[in-house]
Amino acid sequence: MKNNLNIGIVCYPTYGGSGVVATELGVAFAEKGHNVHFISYDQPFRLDLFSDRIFYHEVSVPNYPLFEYTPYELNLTSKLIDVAIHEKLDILHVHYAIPHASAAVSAKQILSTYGINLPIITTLHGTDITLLGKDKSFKPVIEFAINSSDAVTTVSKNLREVTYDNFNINRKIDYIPNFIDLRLYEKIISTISRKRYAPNEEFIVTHISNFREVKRIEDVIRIFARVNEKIPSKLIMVGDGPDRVKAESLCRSLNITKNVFFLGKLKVIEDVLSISDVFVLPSETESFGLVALEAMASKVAVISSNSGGLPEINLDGKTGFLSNVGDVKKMSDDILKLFSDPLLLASFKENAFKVSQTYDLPKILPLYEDLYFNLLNKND
Ligand code: GMT
Repeated sequence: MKNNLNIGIVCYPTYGGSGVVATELGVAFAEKGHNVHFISYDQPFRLDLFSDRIFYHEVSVPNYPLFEYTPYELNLTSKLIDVAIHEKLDILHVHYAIPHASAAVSAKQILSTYGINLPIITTLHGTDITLLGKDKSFKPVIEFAINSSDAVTTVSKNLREVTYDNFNINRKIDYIPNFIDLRLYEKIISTISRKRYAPNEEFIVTHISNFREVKRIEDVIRIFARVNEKIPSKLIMVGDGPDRVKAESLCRSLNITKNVFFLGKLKVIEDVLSISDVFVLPSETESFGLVALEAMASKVAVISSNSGGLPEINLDGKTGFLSNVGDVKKMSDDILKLFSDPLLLASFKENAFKVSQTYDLPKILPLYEDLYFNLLNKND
């Protein structure tokens, strides 16, 4: 069995946790000597480095007048077959079930007609199961793709339960949590000054997301407005998406625009987190909440909903506080509790960092690597 593998990774290139996890996993595998082939329709947004072990294969989608809907899954499947043959992939790891897992399973079936056996690992990330996957229009395909993959992992224990509860699953699902590379946080020398946002030493609250409905960013604004009424503070909003306009107009109607900064999408978030006191994530559902873990790695206390996998990382009363979805009052009261007790806030920040160490990359990477080698050994 060779030590250095040719690994294919399929992910979304856009602003979102599954793309971040896939990219950072690939980069870490390349650092360990494996050749990593990213396959997507655009360069993954955090894949902006050069390495002689990292390759990017773009899936092009021809626009033919007959197609009202472009069949991306077919282009992806063909690309997977091409890359698997010509780059001699040992393994294909797909992130997010729709349509990556089903494309991978089709590619595997087609490759078998060429006498090639390509093991498929599917990592489920959240909305592929909790929102989209349950939809009748996707369910049978997702179920088949999960049952036909050679290995399936979920990023939280909760997501594994939700998958078993909502699909007819006849196989084992492994739990491998998301991770952060703590090296990135250790060497942070912030290029932004806290004073730039909080000139009078106000507290800084931060939210980072893709501003989709599921993130409940209007809750973020309302929570902040209640806090700011009692204790002067500032809110930094990072990201962009469909609900940004609503959030901005809510700030105007609550008359808090001078205390809220919308920074748009940022490739590097460690800088902003390094000047933050509290991170707010009131999501309707969150299978893991990678961004909360990133905040914790930056010594930021977390105020979040108790949905999905969030209680697995944000420990209530230790690294932050949990509340029911939509409980804006409790979330703002919890922030006020922290802002009015500097020792409590400092201890939460320290605890958050300690918990984040459990998810450091060197601890999680071997779990994926073992999974790959076990599959390959089985197929030998
Ligand atoms: O949060 C999003 O909308 C993006 C989405 C994605 O697939 O990129 O995030 C999901 O995967 C992340 C990485 O595993 C998890 O940390 C997020 O909790 C999960 N989002 C949801 O479950 C809403």
